[in-house]
Amino acid sequence: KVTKVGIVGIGFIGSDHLHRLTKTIANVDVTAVCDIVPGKAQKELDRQGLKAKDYHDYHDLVNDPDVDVVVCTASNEAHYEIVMAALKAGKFCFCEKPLALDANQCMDIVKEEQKHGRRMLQVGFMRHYAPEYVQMKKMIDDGTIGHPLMMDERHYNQTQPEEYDSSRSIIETAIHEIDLDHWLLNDDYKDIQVFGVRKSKYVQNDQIQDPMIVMMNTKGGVNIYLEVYVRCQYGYDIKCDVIGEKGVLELPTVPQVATRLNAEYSTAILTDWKARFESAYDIEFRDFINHVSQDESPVGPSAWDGYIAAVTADAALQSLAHDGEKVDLDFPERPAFYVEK
Ligand code: ISE
Repeated sequence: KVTKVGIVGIGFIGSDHLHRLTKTIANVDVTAVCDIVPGKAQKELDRQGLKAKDYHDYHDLVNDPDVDVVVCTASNEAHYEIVMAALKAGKFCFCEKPLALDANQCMDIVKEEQKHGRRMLQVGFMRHYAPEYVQMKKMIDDGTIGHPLMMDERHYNQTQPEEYDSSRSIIETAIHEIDLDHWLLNDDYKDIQVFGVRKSKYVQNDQIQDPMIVMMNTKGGVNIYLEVYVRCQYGYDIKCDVIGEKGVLELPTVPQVATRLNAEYSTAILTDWKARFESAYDIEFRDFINHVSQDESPVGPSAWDGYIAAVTADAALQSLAHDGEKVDLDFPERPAFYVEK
């Protein structure tokens, strides 16, 4: 059966998912697109040699009977209203991370989804589908390195626009690790601290902290250290080491051919984050479409996962605003609705 998809927001990741859904994932028809900037979506359709309805107002796309599934890849501020509209229209929805701007908005979405009596939404935390993280989780679960004690992580972007501020470094960049680490560790966060260090000269704006350090402790006593640096200049660099009682798990990087040339031995570092996790995005969408095409609930990261990440991100922003003071975290219990069957 062909699933009819409408995509709201044709920016970096929206265009990438448009390509993925039309060229890589089977049995999908992208029937409609929409972007707030007039002409932007049509331009991208033309560039990719595709035809679809081009709406200016996302309400029209959401309510189009030719759209069964809404993919929200709009800017962060717009996620909340688009997801709420999709849920109110009774449509399955895939929303890129972050689910919404803060925990309150995420809780509204959780409540709206629950009215359907089953899951309707998946959040684009694609690293859950990256085979290297899946393997890491399995090895943690199997006790390969004994109990995890510490995590040492890096989330570097080559660059971001000047207006990419500290709050985006949390809710749009660090949110990946915030979501991932408690999943990897089967644990909950106890507290979080975020502070800046000496600023890079590539940061133009006084208000922006880059790089920054995120530290979290889990209830189980694991300490997490994460460097977030979104203008590192040299590439897209993701590090994740899990240090356990008996050994260390290291996330591999994407294999690149090594070059011996001009008295040098080198391998490239990727610069584009979409390329680094390309296969994770493909696996993620295949899984999402497999379920919703059969009128089944999606099983990937849920609105509840989006909510937990947002509660943590809210605390992270609070800590950053108070010179890195430690902010305690406490989460309500995961409702039965969101417990995997
Ligand atoms: C972007 O939205 C992503 O999801 C990337 O993984 C992240 O590295 C980048 O900082 C974000 O802007």
